[in-house]
Amino acid sequence: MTKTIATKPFDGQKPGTSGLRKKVPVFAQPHYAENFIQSVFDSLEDYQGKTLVIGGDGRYLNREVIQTAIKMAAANGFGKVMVGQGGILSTPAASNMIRKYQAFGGIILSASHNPGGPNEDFGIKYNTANGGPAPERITDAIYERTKLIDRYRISEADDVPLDKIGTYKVDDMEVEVFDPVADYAALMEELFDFDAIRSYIAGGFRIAFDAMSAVTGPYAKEIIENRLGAPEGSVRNFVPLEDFGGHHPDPNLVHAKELYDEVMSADGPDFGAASDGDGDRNMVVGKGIFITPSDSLAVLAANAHLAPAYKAGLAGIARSMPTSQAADRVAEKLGIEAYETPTGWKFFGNLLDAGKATLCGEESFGTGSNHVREKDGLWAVLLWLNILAVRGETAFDIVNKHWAEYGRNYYSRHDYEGIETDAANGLMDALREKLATLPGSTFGDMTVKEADDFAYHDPVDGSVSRNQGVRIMFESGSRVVFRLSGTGTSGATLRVYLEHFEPDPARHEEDTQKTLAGLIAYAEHIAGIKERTGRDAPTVIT
Ligand code: VG1
Ligand code: CO
Repeated sequence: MTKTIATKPFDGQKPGTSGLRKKVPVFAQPHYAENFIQSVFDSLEDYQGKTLVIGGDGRYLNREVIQTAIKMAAANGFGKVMVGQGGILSTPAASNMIRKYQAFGGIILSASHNPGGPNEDFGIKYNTANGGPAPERITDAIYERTKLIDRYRISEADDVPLDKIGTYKVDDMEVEVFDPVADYAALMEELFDFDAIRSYIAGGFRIAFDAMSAVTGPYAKEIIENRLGAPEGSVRNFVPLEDFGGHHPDPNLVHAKELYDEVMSADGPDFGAASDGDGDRNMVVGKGIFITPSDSLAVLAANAHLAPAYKAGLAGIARSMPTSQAADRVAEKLGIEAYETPTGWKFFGNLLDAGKATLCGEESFGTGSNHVREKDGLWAVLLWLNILAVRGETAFDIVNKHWAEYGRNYYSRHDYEGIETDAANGLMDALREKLATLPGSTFGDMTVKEADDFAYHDPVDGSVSRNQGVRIMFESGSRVVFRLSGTGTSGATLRVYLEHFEPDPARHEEDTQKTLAGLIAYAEHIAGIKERTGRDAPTVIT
C-alpha cells in the first residue's frame, strides 16, 4: 500500500560538488531525506517500471535511508530496486552496477571522506543511466523542486532484509539484494593483468592497503588478498563501520599518516594505498615517495598501455582545472587531447561517454577511467600494481624517471577549513574584482600573465559552467588557484592550489613547500587570507 504524505520544503537542499551533504541531525529530521528523494524522482522522467540501484558507504543512517528509498521507489512506480547486501556499495561499484544492468539510475548514500556517526555527516547523490553523477541540469532541477515540494509517496510495506542475498517484493516492485563485490571484482579482473600482479606479489613485493574502516574493505579483501594472493593482513581496517572508527576516512598525509610512516620505514611494505569513505578516492605511497594525485594521473596516463584494458592507447586525458598540468605534458607527448574541466566528477561524464577521454583525474586523490563513470580508488591502486609488476621497478624510480622525462610540477593544496561563510565569500568577491588589473603586475620575480574566473564550455553538449575558481597564471607557467569547497557541511572551506613547473632534473629533489614559498606568499598578498579569515596557516596541507 502506498501513502501520500504532506510535507513542507526545507531550506538549503542544494546538491554541492557531489550530492547533498549535511550533518546527521539535519538529515534525521522527519521528512528531510524523503523530501530530497521525492525531489529527485520528480525531476526525472519515464522511470516507471525501470530499475534503480541503491547502496551506500555503510555510515550512520545508511540502512534507515536505504529502507526509505526502497519504499519510495516502490510507491513512485519503479519496477525494480537492486541493493547491495548490508546496504554496502562503493561509489564506483554502484556506477558499474547501473551500467552493467542497464538501470535507469542509482541513489548513493555517502558523504565520502567526511566523518560519519550520529553527529557527523551524511549524504545522498543521484547518478544517471550512464553510471555517472547527475549533471548540473538535473541537480539544478532537483534543487528547484526541493523548494516547492508539498508531498511525497512512500510504501507502507515492511523493511527489506538487507543482509540476506535474494529477491523480495515491496508491493509490486521487485527488490534484489546482491553481493556488492562480485561484479566489481570481475570488472577489475577484465581490465588488469591479474596473473602478472599475482606473480609479482608471490615474488615478495609487499603491499599494505588501508580501507579506513569504510566501504572498500570487502572489495580490497577479495581482490588484493583472495584473488591476488597478498598475505592476510595486507588489507587493514577492512570492516566498514558506521562511524569509521571515529576517524576521517580521508586518504591523505594527515588522515593516513600511519600507513605513510610505515611504508617509509626501512622494513615496511614496498607500496601503500588507501581509499576514502565511499571508495572513489585513492592515495598511493611508494617506498621513499609520496605520489601526489596529480603526478599519479600523469604517471598512470604515461604507462596505462601496460595494462590490458588500455593497451590500444588513450583517446584523451581529462583533469579538473585545479589539478596540476603534469597530465597535459603526457597528453602532448602522446599526441592526444587534454581536457580541463571544473572540479567534480560530473563534468567528466560527457567526455567519457563521447569517447573523447579515457583517463580522468583530480588533485583531490581522484583518478578513474572510462570503465565506469565515477572516480575509482581501487582501480587506481590496481593500475599502479599492474604497472609496477610489468616494469619491475620501484614506484620511486618510475616517478623520478617520469619527472626527468617530462619535468616536475611541484604542487600543493592549502585548505582553510571551517572559516566564516561571509568572510570566504568576501575574499572570493574581492579577488574577482581584481582580476582585470592583474595581468602584467609583478611580485618578486614573478609576472602575472593571465587571471580569470574559470568557465567551462562543455565540448559535447555546449553547456557552460561559470565561476568555477579564480586562476592566476604567471609567465613562468606557475599558477595559484582559489576556490571554495562545495562538499562541506559547516562554514566554508577555502582551497588554495599552488603549482610550479620545474624542467631541470637537478632540481627535482627539493622540498615542495619551500619550492612553492613564493607562490604561497603571493596567495596571501593578493587574497589577504589572514586579514579576512583570521587564519595565519592552513588547517590541512596536501
Ligand atoms: C572535493 C574535491 C573534488 C571532488 C569532490 C567529491 O570537492 O575537491 O575534487 O570531486 O570533493 O569527491 P570540493 O568542492 O569540496 O572541493 V568525494 O570522494 O568527496 O565524492
Ligand atoms: Co569519495
